[in-house]
Amino acid sequence: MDDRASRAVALGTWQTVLAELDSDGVAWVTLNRPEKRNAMNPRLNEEMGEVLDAIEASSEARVLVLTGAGTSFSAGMDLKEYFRDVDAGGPAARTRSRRDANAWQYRRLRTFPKATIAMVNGWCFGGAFTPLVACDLAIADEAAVFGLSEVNWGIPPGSVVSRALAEVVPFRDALYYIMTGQTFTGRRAAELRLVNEAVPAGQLRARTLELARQLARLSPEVLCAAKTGFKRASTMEWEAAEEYLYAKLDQAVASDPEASRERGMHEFLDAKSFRPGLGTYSRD
Ligand code: ACO
Ligand code: V55
Repeated sequence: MDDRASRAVALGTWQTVLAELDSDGVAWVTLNRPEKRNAMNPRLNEEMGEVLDAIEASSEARVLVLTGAGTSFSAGMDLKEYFRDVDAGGPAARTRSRRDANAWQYRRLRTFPKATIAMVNGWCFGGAFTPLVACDLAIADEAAVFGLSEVNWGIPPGSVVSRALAEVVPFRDALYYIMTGQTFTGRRAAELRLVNEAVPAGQLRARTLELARQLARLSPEVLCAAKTGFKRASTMEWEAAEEYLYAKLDQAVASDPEASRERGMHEFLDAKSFRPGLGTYSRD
């Protein structure tokens, strides 16, 4: 057991996912089918719904980190269990299976009420781009291998994979990788802005933890309004965005149990104990 796991408690018990909460308020979600490179099967898609429920419900969980067990982040959708076996079940089975996959991979994850970080530790193919982009932030091993491999086995990218890519990667680069199926590294993924940063494998967990801890010090209510505000406003007309973002601001301040705004103003203006431009207020 490594040093992180020894300080963490399980958030529940699942067959295909490991979810543990550490003492910093970081919920580590590990896709856990390493023998299948964490390919996403119907069971995993169902279980991820429950995992997100558990993390949402935990008042101690302030940041979610999504990663994979072993050498892979995720090898995408499971070709046998998500495609071939589901085909055999007919149209209703397919509708259900698609719904469970999309429910967690983007509908819930993209607007999850807590900060989310994808930690890409290895292979990342096809359907795995959706939860990757749905996370707020992403850090990759610089040697991780990414690919839109759909065309390599005879399908165009489905679900919202191309939509997710269009959100973060420039037009020419997105089409290049979608149409060639060619792989690229974590280092290239950072250049493409698919991830925030790429770091050597040996630093991946430490860098992710450092970032997660930084977010865990802030008010979850304020962070939630900040991320959701940005994601929603990005497709709004300006005046609508103004009204919506003010509403979000007032809502966050009114419902922040940590009264961060009052605390921040007090510590800067009265106590003069910190400078907001250069750091954050104290948490307790
Ligand atoms: N679906 C089903 N099974 C998979 C998948 C997958 N996406 N990825 C890996 N596996 C299985 C393999 O079939 C193999 O199973 P087995 O041990 O029972 O034979 C096991 O996982 C290990 O796979 P290997 O290929 O032996 O592992 P290796 O480390 O050599 O290669 C790699 C890893 C590159 C990820 C390779 O497994 C691969 O190309 N997987 C498919 C990637 C892909 O194209 N995914 C689909 C994207 S499109 C979409 O998501 C819609
Ligand atoms: C993909 C993903 C899907 C799907 C069909 O290309 C294709 C990826 C998440 O579900 O149903």
